[in-house]
Amino acid sequence: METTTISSNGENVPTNEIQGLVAGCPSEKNWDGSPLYFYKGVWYPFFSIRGVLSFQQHFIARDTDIILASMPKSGTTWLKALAFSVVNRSIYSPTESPLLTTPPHDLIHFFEMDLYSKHKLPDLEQLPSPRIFSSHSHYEAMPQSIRGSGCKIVYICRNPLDQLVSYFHFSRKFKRENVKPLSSIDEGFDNVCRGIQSQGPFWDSVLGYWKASLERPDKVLFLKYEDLKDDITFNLKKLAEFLGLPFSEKEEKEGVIEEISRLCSFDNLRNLEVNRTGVRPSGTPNSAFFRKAKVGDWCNDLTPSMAERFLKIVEEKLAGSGLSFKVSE
Ligand code: PAP
Repeated sequence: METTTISSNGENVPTNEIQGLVAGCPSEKNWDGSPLYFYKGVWYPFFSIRGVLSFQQHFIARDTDIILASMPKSGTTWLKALAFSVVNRSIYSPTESPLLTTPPHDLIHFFEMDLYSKHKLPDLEQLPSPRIFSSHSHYEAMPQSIRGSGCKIVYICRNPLDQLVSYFHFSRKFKRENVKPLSSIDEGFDNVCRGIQSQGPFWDSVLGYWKASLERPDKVLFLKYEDLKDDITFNLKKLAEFLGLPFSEKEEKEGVIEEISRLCSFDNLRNLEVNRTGVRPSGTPNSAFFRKAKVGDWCNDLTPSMAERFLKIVEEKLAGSGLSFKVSE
């Protein structure tokens, strides 16, 4: 008989399946003390493995689908708000946007942690096109149905230092039963330098999408968090064009781009009642997705030598790719 265990998002997970899968997979500790498992080149947190597997095996893409992809803590929440607003702008004006009353993560769901974690075979057929989903998977780990179909992927990345520090603060907010969180950022840092972090290695995630975006620019749009902070108008236009929904001259004159950027801005979203209160099924407060949103905040947690060491490794991994990151304002 199949036994079950309760995952971090409160759902029943068949223990046999997980046990079978992770048996033999190398395992390390995440910042919150819970295990990370190395499966086919990627370090997965224990709570996403079941969803990952089912998503990889079963998801059938439509040509009209939009997939928002990222490493955790790279601007996913922001991208969800922006993409939702761009796609639905003819249905909702910014003053009546569902974003005002619903967290971005409830408007666009993760394949691995939401849809395929709650149900092995979620019924996604009923959703109207264009369907928008999100994923922390690497490009190579995406189902063939996504890579081979006409659907579009928007990847957002963030400089590795801010991504790391943002994730550290986020994961340390969880209190897990019978697991002791790592005591400091130093404790897990050697592992991060070896690529061991949730959804890592960092360089494999970014490089997979970077190369795909160069080979297939109509299929994969590669965005950087720091670029969006620098010039949201330019990047919103780029996003809308890529999705085949460019802003018209009339919309530009009427200030639609500015309205969407304001609606999705950190200050606006963070201060909405719906994002200040409430807890996700995983136990994570909605407010945990809004911390500082600064470029260069890593310097409050990493010493200059830690930063230099990690950046050197990332630079070596990305050598020759043409990809680089801005690490300070
Ligand atoms: P996720 O992968 O768990 O969904 P994600 O949204 O990618 O998290 O990352 C959260 C980071 O984005 C936080 O960064 P920080 O820890 O350095 O502060 C969060 O503050 C930031 N963030 C959330 N919403 C926005 C937004 N609207 N604009 C800019 N940054 C944002």
